[in-house]
Amino acid sequence: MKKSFVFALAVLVMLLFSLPAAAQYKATMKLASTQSMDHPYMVGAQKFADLIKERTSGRIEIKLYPSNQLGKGEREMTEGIQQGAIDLLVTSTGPLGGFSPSINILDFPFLFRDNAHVDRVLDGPIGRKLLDDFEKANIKALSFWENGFRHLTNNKVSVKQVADAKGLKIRTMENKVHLAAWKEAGLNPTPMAWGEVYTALQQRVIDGQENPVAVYYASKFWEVQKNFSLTAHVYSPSPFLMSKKTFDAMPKADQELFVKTSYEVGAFQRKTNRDAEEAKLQEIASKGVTVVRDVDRESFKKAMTPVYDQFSAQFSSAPSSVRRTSKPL
Ligand code: EAX
Repeated sequence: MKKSFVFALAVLVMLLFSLPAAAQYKATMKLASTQSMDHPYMVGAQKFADLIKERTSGRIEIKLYPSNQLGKGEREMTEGIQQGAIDLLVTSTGPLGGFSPSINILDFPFLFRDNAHVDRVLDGPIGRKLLDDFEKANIKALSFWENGFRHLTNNKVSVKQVADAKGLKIRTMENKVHLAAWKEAGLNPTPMAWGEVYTALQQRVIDGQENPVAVYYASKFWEVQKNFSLTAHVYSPSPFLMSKKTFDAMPKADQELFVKTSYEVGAFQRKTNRDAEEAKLQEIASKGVTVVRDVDRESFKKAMTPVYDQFSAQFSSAPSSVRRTSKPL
């Protein structure tokens, strides 16, 4: 080997190692969700991918896998996050209590008064603590995005108060608090992965389901669910999860960028979701769906709140701290 060549090589190697770590790190990541590109999850995901690409000058590329492409539901995809098969996931809290038990405290019905209450709790110290608890499950939870307040839909009866819904066979998420709340309310709930819901509704294996306006809209549920009641019985937060393996492999500067950008996109994503809700609802009604707006929410609240006592031993300190902060904040 010529001396000048060896010298040039040595200079190159030195240059490479003198660059800051973040300038050397390159990755292509997979981001998944149950929802299609029309749902605010994926609108947020697209924004996140664009911002990260721009802010890392193309070093980190995020590929989007919407509509259950990487698993039949949120439990399976969260397992993918744990194993590192999926890098990023926007998910509801549906199955997450099985991974990080404290997150279940957000699944209690009628816990949040309104969106402002949601934002203050989830973007504050309680939210951060619940996200950090995921580390024990080998998951890095970046920040909260949202699915929205959930509403009951079915194909049998127009529901105005809880008594109207008695005996309805509905799909719930794989979530013990939701399941218990619907049992208390006198319905017949059955847990099911998201990927099976449309067919089960179509084949009338179940009468109904509950989800926010955005999910019903993106999934064209007007084809199979003619009654929509604005029950807003529970708020559905969406932790934006990352594989801890992938997170830990990134240089510190990129880790900070991911957390910061995730909070930023969370605010954008919630606003997008909330701003579009009324127009979506009107379009749903225009498809011939009976939309009940003046639901007797008190009747649902009264029927469901015994679940607080049912789980109080398990969440003895957590729910009370949420209740305490809901006043002064
Ligand atoms: O996160 O499974 C569900 O009902 C969820 O709300 C949906 O997948 C979006």
